[in-house]
Amino acid sequence: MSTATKLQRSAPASVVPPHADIVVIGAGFGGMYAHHRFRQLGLSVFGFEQGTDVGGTWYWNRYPGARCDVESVDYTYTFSNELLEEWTWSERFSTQPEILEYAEFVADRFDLRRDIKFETKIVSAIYDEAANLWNVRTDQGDAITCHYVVTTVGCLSVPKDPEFEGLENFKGEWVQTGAWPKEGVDWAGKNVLVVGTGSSAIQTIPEVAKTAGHLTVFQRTANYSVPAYNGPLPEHRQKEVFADYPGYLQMLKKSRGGQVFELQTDSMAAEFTPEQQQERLQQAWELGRWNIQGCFRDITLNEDANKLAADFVHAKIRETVKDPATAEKLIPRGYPLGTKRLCLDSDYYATFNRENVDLVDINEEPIVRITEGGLQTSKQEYPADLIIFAIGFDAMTGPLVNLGIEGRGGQSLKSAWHDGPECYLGIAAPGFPNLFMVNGPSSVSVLSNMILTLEHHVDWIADCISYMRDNGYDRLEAREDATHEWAAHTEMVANRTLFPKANSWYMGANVTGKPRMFMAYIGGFDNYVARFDAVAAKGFEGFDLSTSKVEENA
Ligand code: N01
Repeated sequence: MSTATKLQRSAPASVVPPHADIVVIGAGFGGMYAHHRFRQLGLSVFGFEQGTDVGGTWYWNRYPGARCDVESVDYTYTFSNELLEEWTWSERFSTQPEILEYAEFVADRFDLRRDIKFETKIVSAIYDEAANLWNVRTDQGDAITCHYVVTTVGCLSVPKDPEFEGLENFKGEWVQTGAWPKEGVDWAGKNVLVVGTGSSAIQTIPEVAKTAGHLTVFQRTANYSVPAYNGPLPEHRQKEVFADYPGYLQMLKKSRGGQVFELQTDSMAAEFTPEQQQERLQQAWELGRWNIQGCFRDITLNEDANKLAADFVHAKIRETVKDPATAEKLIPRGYPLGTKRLCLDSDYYATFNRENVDLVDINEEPIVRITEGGLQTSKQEYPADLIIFAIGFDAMTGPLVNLGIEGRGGQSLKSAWHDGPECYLGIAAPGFPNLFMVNGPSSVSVLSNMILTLEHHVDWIADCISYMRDNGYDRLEAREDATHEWAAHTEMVANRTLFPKANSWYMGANVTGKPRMFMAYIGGFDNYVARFDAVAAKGFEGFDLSTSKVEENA
């Protein structure tokens, strides 16, 4: 745990005002910073959050082994020098409890809870064109009007429901990694089943295996995972970062993913000799993190370059996993490395050497149903006391289309995005004036360091609102043509890469019926920020800015 001084807990809002300049939806890291930043503009801000406290992702994902896959020194707010000095991370990759503790510390430090109502879900946000106001309602009967709605609802915050036949009759306990019970779950000595092998499962499995009686993992698609090499945060790393923090931050902001890796190159794989290629891959493996993606510049662009890395990881899996049949099942096939988010693990593959752990490939024996006592596949029944579903999220759009948002002419966001989301710069949609979506679809968000991306969006929104105020505007709406152009650009950039070849949540492929499209901007954080700067410099190009009062008087 961190060494920061414990502060007195700031009290949440007890009364919802009838009106605020800005309503912020969500109190994760984006929402918390939004409150702080918008208050600095002298505007009234009020927020709602479904959880009982701040933290967002780190509030809900309390599953065993949950930790960040971005280094703690990079996954930290950058907006306050005082905050940077007051908080020290204890591990290289922070655990969920420590990140949640940090969120609570920040909420106390900046007295953020006073304008947030917790345990409250938004049921509708409806734009009144005549009044140029949003009417927001909650499941607690609250009603509030505002000029601006800012959503900070996360990209991966709607867990997929486990729609398995018979689940309602299961006599044991079942849980979802993405909505892990706050009171905790006891698996010691029990028969546990884990369904799914994405990032959440890959962190959960080694932890649960340590004390479960027996653990069976049900895998549909084997995932690429590389070692995190977690441990205490090394002193030299802290010195490296904080000796010249402004300089370090600039370096992060000029990077593609809001992080800087030890191994980076401008050279293509073919420019290295076969010996050099293997040396670089080995070096990347020993460094851990996502260094493997920095081995060759064309690793996610060229199938041959990608295959070098994929074969290398396949060999590592065969080396690690003692049972050859299990090793073969764990070897990812059919999609390029890195095109489903690369996982970082602590002993994931080695966990399958334990006597109490088994792997079932559900392509060989599909899940038929959940029974009263366990899980039935086409071959046998697996008894269970506890089933852990780690089956992912309705990513990017799921958290937004369920807010009951209706824009101009009563059009719902859900219907506007029926054939796929179109979101100008990943922040605003035509037909929805004065609605900003932090880390919305087609933003760089999930392909970068989320803390930097959310700070960037919130700062940009604050600048935009200030500009409007200073120039007498009170309504802003993304233009159709600019939005189509951004959608075409994001698609074009994605199609240059190997990413569309995987059935990933990036592509919406993990949710039945969801339109298949790449849902993030893959052109790099540096280019993304440059585009926002250019848009702002040209008077918020691509947005229609207007004054509702002038129109009323005309
Ligand atoms: O979800 P996922 P996640 N029957 O969608 C399987 C972030 N994150 O929660 O690949 C059986 O990746 C599914 O199989 P398939 C990170 O961005 C970060 O693990 O669709 N299986 C897959 O194996 C990450 O990418 C951190 O064939 C079913 C798994 O369930 C994102 O969140 C930690 C199934 C879902 O994997 C999502 O990760 C955790 C079914 N019906 C998460 N449906 C860190 O910072 C799905 N699956 C470290």
